[in-house]
Amino acid sequence: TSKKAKSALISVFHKDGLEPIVKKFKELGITIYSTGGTEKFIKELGINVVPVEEVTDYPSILGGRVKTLHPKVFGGILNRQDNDGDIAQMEEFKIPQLDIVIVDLYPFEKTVASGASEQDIIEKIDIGGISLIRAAAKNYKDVLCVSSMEDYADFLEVITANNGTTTVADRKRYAAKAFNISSHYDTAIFNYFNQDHVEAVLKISEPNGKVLRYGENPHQKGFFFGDFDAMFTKLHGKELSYNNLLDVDAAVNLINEFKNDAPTFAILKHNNACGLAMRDTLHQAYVDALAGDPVSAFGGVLISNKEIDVATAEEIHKLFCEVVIAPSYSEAALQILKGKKNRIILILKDIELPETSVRTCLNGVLVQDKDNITDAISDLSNATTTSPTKNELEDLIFASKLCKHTKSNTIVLAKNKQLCASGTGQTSRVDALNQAIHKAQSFGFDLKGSVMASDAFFPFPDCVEIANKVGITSVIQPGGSIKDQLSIDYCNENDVSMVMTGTRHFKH
Ligand code: 93A
Repeated sequence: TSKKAKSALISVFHKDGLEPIVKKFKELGITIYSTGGTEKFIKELGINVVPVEEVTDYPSILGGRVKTLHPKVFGGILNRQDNDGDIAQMEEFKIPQLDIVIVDLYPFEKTVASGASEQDIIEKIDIGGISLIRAAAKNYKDVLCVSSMEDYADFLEVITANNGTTTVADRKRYAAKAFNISSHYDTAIFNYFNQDHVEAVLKISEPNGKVLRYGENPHQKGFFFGDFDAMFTKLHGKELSYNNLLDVDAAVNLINEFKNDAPTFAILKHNNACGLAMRDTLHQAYVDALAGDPVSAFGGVLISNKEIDVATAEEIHKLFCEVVIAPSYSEAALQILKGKKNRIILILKDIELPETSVRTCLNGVLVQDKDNITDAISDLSNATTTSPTKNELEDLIFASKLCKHTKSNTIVLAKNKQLCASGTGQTSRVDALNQAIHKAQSFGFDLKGSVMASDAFFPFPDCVEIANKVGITSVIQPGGSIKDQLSIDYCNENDVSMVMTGTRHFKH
């Protein structure tokens, strides 16, 4: 496993620090192969060097984009010295063995940081060099790979100490460094491409954001960067505030879950739904959504998945609300809703919602895919001996869709496709449940036969115990707690059904 190196391929961007290495190679009788600029540098030191073109019998082409990408180069690196077939092919194709590969990649990150043009940056995506590194590191059993100028000094010590002999431990250590370099390098490229994406999401490239009256509170400045008109047609009302925009965002994401369902109406406050119902008519859906919490609904954001008709508009008109959103309005309904000067009336256009969410974090931004899994009946697995009834199953899915759009920790209680109450943004799941129960009862809901949805698993059986005591008969949750069985056992003993989704829906 110790190997005396006889040859080396050197292709480096930074030539500083290379001189003592090539001098050492000369002393040790190591044949040096090299690419254009590196070859010139070595030759000028008065050291013999074989141009890589002599091996490949091919010039460097496409302005240097293809110089080492050749089977004779990669064959020299990737062949297995203990494999008869490889040895025969090395002979057959006259491939020179390469024992050491030294690469220092095009400085991609530095080029990005310098504010260079996109074309200059793209040219600094090293293809040949990264391939040499990966090939040499893969074949560390036979090849030593130096993958950065940072390692020149250490490598010089290794090669000097043992007169050109390297151990497999040395080579493996260098391989580990090499894959660190290659993964870091590709991550930097990924970040560069993704940065464009973040900017696209933020629409920061637009010269000016929209100046809002103020931010979350009157002493805070606020701006909106984005294309509001691409999503909505504003028919009436005052300017949207910072908080309106956030509520509208929450409302649109929630109603999107019910896009193809029966008439559904949601009322939101502070980004959470305080009322939600699905009914045969939109009017009834609104009345039953409002019944969920008529107190919170005051000043809320209202959204429906169907055209707002006169009957619904007449009901809405009795309420002070900030924003009404719907896919369309009948002409007469619109006239009624316009009866309040400030009421904001929006048409939600039929467009795809963004797939990515972005928020500030520390001194940077957090970017993530939207939570785009909607639990469906086919995703559920029964955890208990009793299964939910058909009615309960529909309520479980209804509650779970809402749960996903409610701030964590959350518990949603629902019955007959109506929100009874939810616990929102609590620091414990038990608190969320108790809040929901208290709220539901205070608005006159009888929770017997209702269902409970939880955004994350139950760490203890306390929630199902509390739920059972108020008459909840079916539960939906992701599952995955090491103590799941305790909750399941309790449900089995008390004739409560429980289904698992396998998908957590935290929302912070
Ligand atoms: O443009 S490349 O991706 N195409 C190649 O085939 C290739 N081979 C080595 N860049 C390539 N390299 C890189 O060239 C090395 O990673 C090194 O950074 C640089 C050395 O070029 P020169 O020896 O001409 O200065």
